[in-house]
Amino acid sequence: MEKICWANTENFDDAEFVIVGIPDESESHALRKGTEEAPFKIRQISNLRDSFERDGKISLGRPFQGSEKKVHDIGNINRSQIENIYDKISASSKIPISIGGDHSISRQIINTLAKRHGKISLVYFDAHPDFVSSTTNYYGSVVNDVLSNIEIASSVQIGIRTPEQEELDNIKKFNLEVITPFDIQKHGIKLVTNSVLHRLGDKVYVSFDMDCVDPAYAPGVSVPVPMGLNSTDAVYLLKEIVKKGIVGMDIMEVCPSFDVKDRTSHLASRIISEVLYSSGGK
Ligand SMILES: [Mn+2]
Repeated sequence: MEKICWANTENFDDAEFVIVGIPDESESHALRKGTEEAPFKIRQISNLRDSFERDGKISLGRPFQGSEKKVHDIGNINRSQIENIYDKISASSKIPISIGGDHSISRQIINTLAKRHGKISLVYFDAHPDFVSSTTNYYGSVVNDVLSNIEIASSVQIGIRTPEQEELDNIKKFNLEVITPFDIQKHGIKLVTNSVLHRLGDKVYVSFDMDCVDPAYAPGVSVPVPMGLNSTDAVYLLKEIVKKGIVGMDIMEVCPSFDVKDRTSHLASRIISEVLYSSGGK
């Protein structure tokens, strides 16, 4: 298995960041199948397009080898290993960057991280609220399934544009902050970013469903919805959140078999690099 191109330590204990692939889509109900290929594909694209070699050193135009930020790619794991692995990651205060798989995986990650961190401030990038409560433990009920482990007042959903009535009812009932693509058009990305940063608590987890982004930039997702975020706005906002500090992040729902010339995997790879480079205010 090819490692993500920014992995620069073989030693788990040395790492500040841990890349984890979870190639599982068993809880997806989407018509499009294939998110289980994303961890492999995104790593492959990182090595093909986001890195080049000069004098034996891998770079993204900025030096990374020898950087104080150590990245370990743990490889791929099964759904049943999530609790053990993320207990280990959070016990040593490392930051997991997870690659799915279907979005239900985030439920297991968040619920595991909350055991150590307490209530999580959740930033949920998605076209869909994933806030169904009549069905649980699938990719449309993530927010409901983590409700007891997040602090709603410091959580936010970004990119939402296709809620079901049940989800709208739950958003209203729990008073969850939602930012739609039209909100960004209306107020501008800077103002929206400031309001998000102002809202967040100390233990921030970012769940990034790639379908938050417009299908023009990210066609290879399992449930595409028109009129999404543009990729630059989404990543600008993400970087500002990461600079403030996160306890973990995931990138889910990339579906390589429906992609156009690997565009979506390339964006996912680029997002991972932007997160690595932005952490700690750098
Ligand atoms: Mn989702």
